[in-house]
This record gives sequence, structure tokens and C-alpha cells, in this order.
Amino acid sequence: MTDLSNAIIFHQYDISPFSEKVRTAFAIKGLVWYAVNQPVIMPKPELLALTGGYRKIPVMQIGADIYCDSQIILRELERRFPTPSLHVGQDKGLSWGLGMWTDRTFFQTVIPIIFGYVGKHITAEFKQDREAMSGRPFDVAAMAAAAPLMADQLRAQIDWLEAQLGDGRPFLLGEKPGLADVNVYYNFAFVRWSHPGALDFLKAYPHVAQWEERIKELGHGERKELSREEALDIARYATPTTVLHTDEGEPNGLKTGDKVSVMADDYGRDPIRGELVSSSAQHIALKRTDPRVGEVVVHFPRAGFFVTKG
Ligand SMILES: N[C@@H](CCC(=O)N[C@@H](CS)C(=O)NCC(=O)O)C(=O)O
Repeated sequence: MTDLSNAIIFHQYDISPFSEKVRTAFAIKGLVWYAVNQPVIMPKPELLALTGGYRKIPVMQIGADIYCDSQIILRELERRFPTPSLHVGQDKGLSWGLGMWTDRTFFQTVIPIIFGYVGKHITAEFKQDREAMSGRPFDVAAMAAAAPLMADQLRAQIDWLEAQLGDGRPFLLGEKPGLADVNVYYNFAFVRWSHPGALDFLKAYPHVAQWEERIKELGHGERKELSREEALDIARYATPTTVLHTDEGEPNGLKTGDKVSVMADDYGRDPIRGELVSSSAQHIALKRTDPRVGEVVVHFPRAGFFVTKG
């Protein structure tokens, strides 16, 4: 049997836009990865056994190390597989900040455009699930009403991309695809899957239209499949590889061994509790134990997540 204790195991579903972000990075880095398909709505018992309560998709697993959120997944891919780098052209780090635009403002622009359009096909279960996750009504009529305003917002943001690509460069920061491209592209994929007509106006944005094709053609790297149970067994028999590290610069004086909670600052704010193993300005890792998978270390980004003691 193949030893998968160091394999990239990717908890995802195919129509997940944030998964598409990471799948494009797999392509850029030429990686082999194992897709574990997770449900689109709760319950997700196998995922929660690994994460300790984080329910969002995607999650990456390597052995007994579990990476929650696309931002920390990309950072870990860059750390483990540095070549080719996601930092291309003059980018040394600013493209992480670009993700705060694409994951929030840009993503929230396309949501009403998509769900306003496909609203009548949304099931009651999906609606209830997303309401529980966001703490807000999932009101497809309101989204449909907002869609024209958002079409305007979408064009404004795509116009920035056309300006960036206007000198004929193939990718956003030059000759090679990188972090900026993956951060932007998945929003295009998301619109294409459910409401491609919303991008008809790209006829007037030829550089963006060609860039979108170019990124799509990169594909997803080499995908293999794995079951949820197999992924849990791999975590159970593996040992976390994260090394203890106290960050002297921790703004609130957190140290290894402290009991802490981590939660997303936007939606899906379920707190994840554990013992601090390692932290830095961009990363926090907590040790936790679960009856099904034993000891695991769960990793989160710092930007976009709140960390509290206890
Ligand atoms: N900040 C997160 C956002 C992830 C996210 O919103 N994922 C969506 C799917 S693409 C999700 O989890 N929706 C709820 C669900 O699938 O249960 C990230 O970058 O990974």
C-alpha cells in the first residue's frame, strides 16, 4: 500500500471557490494531491474530527497536521514546496494582502450575482445551513435585488485587472502565474460555474478574458481520490510534525502550552480550542486530541482570525 503519511490530502468539494484557489496553486507548483470530498452543508463529522470545529472548506491535511483556510494552506505549500514560488515578479509578500480584497470585497460582490440568479434552485437545507454559518438571513430575493448594483461593482474591479494586464503581460505580475493570479481567479471560476452570462461584458476586457483562459488551462495539478475514512486513518497513525516555538513578538504575550481559542473574524466563527504549539505574525498552531484521530495539530492564519486565551 502507498504510504500517504506525507501526502497532500485536500478536503474539498468541486464547486467550492476557495478550493479552486488552492487547486490552481497545486497546478502552478506541479503537485500531486488527494481529493477527499466533503459535504456542502453540515453535518461534516469526519472534517470536524480533524479540525476540532472548523467547518469551512477547504482544509488541507498532511499526516496529523491540519491546515484550516486557503491562506494558511497556500503559505504551507510555499514553505514545503518553495519551487516554483507563488511569489513572482516583484511580489515578496503584498499578494497576501491582495487576498484580503479578493476573499472579501470581490467575493462578496459575486455572491449576490450568483445566488440572485440561481436562487430558485437553492434548497431549504442549504439556506438554513448558510444562515446558521453566517448568523444572517440567506435572502435570495434581496440578493437578486442587489445583483444590478453588484454588476456595477464587478465591472469596476475587473477594470483594475484590465489595467494591470494592459501591457500584454500574460499574468498579473508578469511572465509567470503566482499568488495574485490564484487569489483573483477563483472568483471568475465561481461565476462561470453557475452564471457565466454575468461575465459577458469581458468582450470589452480582452486582456482579462485571455488571462482567465490562461489560468483555466493551468488545470489543477495531479489529482487522486481518497475516502474520508482513509484520511482519518492517516491522521490517526501519523504524528504531527510541528515544532514547538514561542514567538517573542506575540502581541498578547501568548506562550507555548497556553490554552487558546481561534475563530474566523467573518463567518463560520465556531471557536477551535487547543494548546498553543507554535505561532508567528502569520500562523498559529494548536494541539488537540480527538477520539477518532488521536493527537493532531491544527493550523490557522493570523490575518482574519481572532485568537483569545482560554
Ligand atoms: N476564509 C476561508 C473561506 C472559506 C469558505 O468560505 N469556504 C466556503 C466554500 S468555498 C465554505 O466553507 N462554505 C460553507 C461550507 O462549505 O460548509 C478560506 O480562505 O478558506
